Amino acid sequence: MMRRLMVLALIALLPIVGCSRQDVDTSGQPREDAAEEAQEGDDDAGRPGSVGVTGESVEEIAAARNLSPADVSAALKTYMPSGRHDEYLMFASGGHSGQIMVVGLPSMRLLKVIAVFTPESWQGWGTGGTSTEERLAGGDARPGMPVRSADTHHPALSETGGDYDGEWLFIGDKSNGRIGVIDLRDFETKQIVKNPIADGNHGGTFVTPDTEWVIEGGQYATPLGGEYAGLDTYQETFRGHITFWKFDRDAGRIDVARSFSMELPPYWQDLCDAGKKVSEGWVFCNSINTEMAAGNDGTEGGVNFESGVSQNDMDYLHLFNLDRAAEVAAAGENTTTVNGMTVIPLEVAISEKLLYFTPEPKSPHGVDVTPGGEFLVVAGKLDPHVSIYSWEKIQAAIAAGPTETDTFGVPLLAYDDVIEAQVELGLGPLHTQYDDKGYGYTSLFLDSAVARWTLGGAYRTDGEEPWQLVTKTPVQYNIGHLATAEGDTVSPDGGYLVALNKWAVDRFHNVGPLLPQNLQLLDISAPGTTMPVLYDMPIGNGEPHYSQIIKSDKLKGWETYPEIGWDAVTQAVSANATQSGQERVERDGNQVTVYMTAVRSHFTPERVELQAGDEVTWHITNIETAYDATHGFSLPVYGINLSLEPGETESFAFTAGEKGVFAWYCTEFCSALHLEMAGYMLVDPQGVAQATGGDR
Ligand code: CUK
Ligand code: CUA
Repeated sequence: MMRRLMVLALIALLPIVGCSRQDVDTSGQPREDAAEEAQEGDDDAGRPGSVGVTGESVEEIAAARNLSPADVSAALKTYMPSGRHDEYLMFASGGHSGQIMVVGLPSMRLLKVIAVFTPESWQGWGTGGTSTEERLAGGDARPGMPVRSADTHHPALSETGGDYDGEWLFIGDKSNGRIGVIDLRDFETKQIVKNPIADGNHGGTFVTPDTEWVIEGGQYATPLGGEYAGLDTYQETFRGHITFWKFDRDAGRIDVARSFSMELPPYWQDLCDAGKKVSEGWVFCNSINTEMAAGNDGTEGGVNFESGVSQNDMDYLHLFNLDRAAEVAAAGENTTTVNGMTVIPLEVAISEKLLYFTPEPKSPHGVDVTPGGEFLVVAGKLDPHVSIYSWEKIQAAIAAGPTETDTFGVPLLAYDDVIEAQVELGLGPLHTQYDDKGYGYTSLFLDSAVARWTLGGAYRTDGEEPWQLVTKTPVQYNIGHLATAEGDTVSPDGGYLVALNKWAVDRFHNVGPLLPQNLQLLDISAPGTTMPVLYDMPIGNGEPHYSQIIKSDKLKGWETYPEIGWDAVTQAVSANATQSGQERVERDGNQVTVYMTAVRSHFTPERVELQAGDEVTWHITNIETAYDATHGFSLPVYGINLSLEPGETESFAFTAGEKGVFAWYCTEFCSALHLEMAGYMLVDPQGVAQATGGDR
């Protein structure tokens, strides 16, 4: 009990103590003089200097701006001359903004925010456009209860043969149990699916090496399918899950009918990863709350989750035979259906040998498979080690036939039979990534540091001792995930690592009590103990849990849509495409259809005349073929705000309200006469039922 209290006290205190206004320079070493000077209020301390007093030579500029040699080399390693492209792109979750950020490396320039789960009017996402509303509605949990917020955690790039292929991107919404599918030809969200059996997730998204499956692990156990049950029946009626979404690459969509879930004990499943190479076909997830704590019931002696979930010294690493589970799900003989979703019941998962457990210390967080798939690295959160499991030993233990089970009858592999090594790294290990030199990199949340350590086995060809801590670089501040270049693939690049830190205390100008999140770029190109921080990128956005970094030349984004009249949902020419000369307004009773074009610098028609009560469907085609010719369309009162990329056809629909005059206009400064790119919608113009065409 005492020990547990001390651990909890440590967790509570360390983030504050660990920060200690410590200044860290770009070599990763604390720069005490700067902190002291700042406290003394010395005018020169840390003063950025200004361009006006910097002089000409590099030495003069460095002196005037108070830059150390390490600062200057960091600047040289990250500065990207105007017009030059970054070597890598990072796709970072936008946390509770519900979006994804695209960042160039090494410059750390923000290139785009991809709208996923949240309306984002600047790109016309979910702001009146019929197709974006439909895509967002695909994720609604209950009829009549639209969900327009999210908490994105783990983006996953599609893979071919275990390498990122730059074609698709997936991300999970922890707060609602949803998955978003993004097409990287136009960087647009194409599909949102809602898990029919659970309203939350966490262990997702992760993909199998050929993106056949997109994995969504659960988190907080509930009765499956949105049923009700009292918490006093937690162990009997609450269940965890893992869901395997089938990705149809030809269709570019998750195929819900061929997807399936597996019922799990009511532990809280956490992060997952897919096996690769030697372990391909298997999937691994951590869990917490194997104690099955159900929350403080308010009685004397009631236990809060934070303590109730941390009682056991070991939780259970879940090992799934996905290949075999897919066969069982496809056969359908032993499965059930919950809200239309195929579910493998827990007893079938056990009898069909689809699921095994092995102990893992202690309230773990990340499980990260090494590039060759030989080891599973589990970070302990409340344990200062990473624990490395051997896939070879796991297979041997399964073949030998485990003799013990957990409470629910899931076969339990003995820890000593499957563990390969433990490496003591520091406090609060969370997540691990890999490079091309046989190192693992683990984030230390409580230490606020990145640890580099040596892998063993075939990864050690340089004579370094295996399974040893090599060095740590302090980061600012609490680090969650980290990402290395191509870090989740079978062939990581190394070179760069980004620490995704939370709450950048003291790092930036005060912008109010809500602190910026801080992405820090580290140079991991040199082996050994040198691993400096190169760059700080504060982001004015939700917490970026995870990110993946892809070589930018793998991405083949479109410059314009391939043909005029393109429907970005079907990725084909729309039936509602309007070519130049075909603009018109059709009326059938009170059904009005507008076929409009947009081209610099006018819409055609420029006037649309309606009757109150008309049911209006309005299609706009951007008939431009130039790369930089995006138009927007904003219609007041009706809440319409569209972005029309070159070639694109977008539609919206509404019922005309009371009489009035509504001026629409183009929201992109598309030409010198952009302000003139406008028009009028007139409702009830003295009974005139026919729209008049504008100039063409
Ligand atoms: S979790 Cu956020 S820091 Cu959702 Cu991957 Cu670990
Ligand atoms: Cu088109 Cu402004």
